[in-house]
Parts: sequence; C-alpha cells; structure tokens
Amino acid sequence: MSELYLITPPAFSLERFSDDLAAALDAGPVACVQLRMKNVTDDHLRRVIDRLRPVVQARDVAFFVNDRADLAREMGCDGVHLGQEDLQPGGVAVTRQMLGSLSFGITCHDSRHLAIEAAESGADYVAFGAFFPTKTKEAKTRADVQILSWWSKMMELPCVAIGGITPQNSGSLVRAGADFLAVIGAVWEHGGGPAAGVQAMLTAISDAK
Ligand code: TZP
Ligand code: MG
Repeated sequence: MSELYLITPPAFSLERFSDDLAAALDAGPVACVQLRMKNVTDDHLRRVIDRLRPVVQARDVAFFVNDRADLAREMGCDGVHLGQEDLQPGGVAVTRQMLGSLSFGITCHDSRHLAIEAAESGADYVAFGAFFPTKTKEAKTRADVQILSWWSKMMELPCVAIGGITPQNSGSLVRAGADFLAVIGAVWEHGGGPAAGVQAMLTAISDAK
C-alpha cells in the first residue's frame, strides 16, 4: 500500500502555513513532508525550517528539504530531496558520502537508467514523474505507470510517484506499486482545506484495488 508524501506549496505565509501543516498531519498518517522553496535567501529558509521542522518531527513524520543538503544537515532535518542537477560532481555516490547519516531521495524523471544508478549508489528512494499534467511545476518529463510496476517488481528500494496526482487518478499508481504518492495541489488546493485533502488522498489509496 502506498503512503502519502506531502510537499509544501510554492508560496505560503509562515504563520498560517504552520497551522495548516499541523492540521494536515493530524488528519491521518503521512510518511514525509518535504519543504520545497525556490529563490529564497538562506536566512528565510532557516527561519522556515526552524518553524516547520518541529511541527513535522513532533508527529513522527520525516522532514526533508529540497535541494539544500547543507542546511538539512546543519538544522537537524531527516533528509534531502535532490534533482539530478543538484548532485555533487562525481554523481550519486559522492553525494551519498557527503550527506553522512542524512537520508536522500533523487528525482529520476522517467529514466530506468538513472534510477538504477541512484539505487546502486546509495540513495534512499527514487522519484519518478510527472505522471499527470500539473500546474505546480513545469515538469521536464512524463512518466508512465509501467515504470512503477517494473521498479517495484525488481527493486526493494522505495519509489515515489509525483506530478498531478489526485484522489481520482491515484488508483493506478497504488496498484502499480508506488511506495509513496507525493502531492502538492491535491492537499493544499483542496476546496475543503488541507485536512480534507489528506483524508481524500488516504481514502483513495486505501480504496485502490
Ligand atoms: N516535480 C515533478 S511534478 C512536481 C514536482 C515538484 C509538482 C507536483 O505538484 P502537484 O501539485 O502534486 O502536481
Ligand atoms: Mg533541485
């Protein structure tokens, strides 16, 4: 059965978002929260991590930061999510060494080759996408659900599915063996608020046959 992996929305006001995040996490089991902020200063990112990390970790949920292995390590986060372009020169194996005990996941787009390379070099999960059209990010690639079934039959390492995932379209990803469904819009733009968004995703996951 897939678990839910929440990514923060592209923009938010910290005080309000901190409450929304707590409500989302209290709505049902979430495996991981990834803080994904682009084009902000280090000071701002530090303030956000300081505020959100305890909200997440106090609920026994893993707190990952996008892109910034240095800050994730310095500030007691559980892991970092990296794109292919965020790897150290030398690739995944050198990145793994640099991260020490920090967990890390890596975007592999729709590439079986990149995913195997990531697994062999010590990544903690691989992420495939985008599975569906998404307004949140201009996704470079479209992935097919078959990459999930291929991966989950062959590999133990967890895989994350991302991109345009909603309660309505998540069934095929769950059945194909996605270990985690990563969502932004489905939770933060849910008409009934983020707690309802989490509940709708969890219901869809458990109803997938
Ligand atoms: N990477 C590939 S698609 C995507 C990211 C960060 C956006 C996912 O957002 P949503 O709203 O769940 O489609
Ligand atoms: Mg990146």
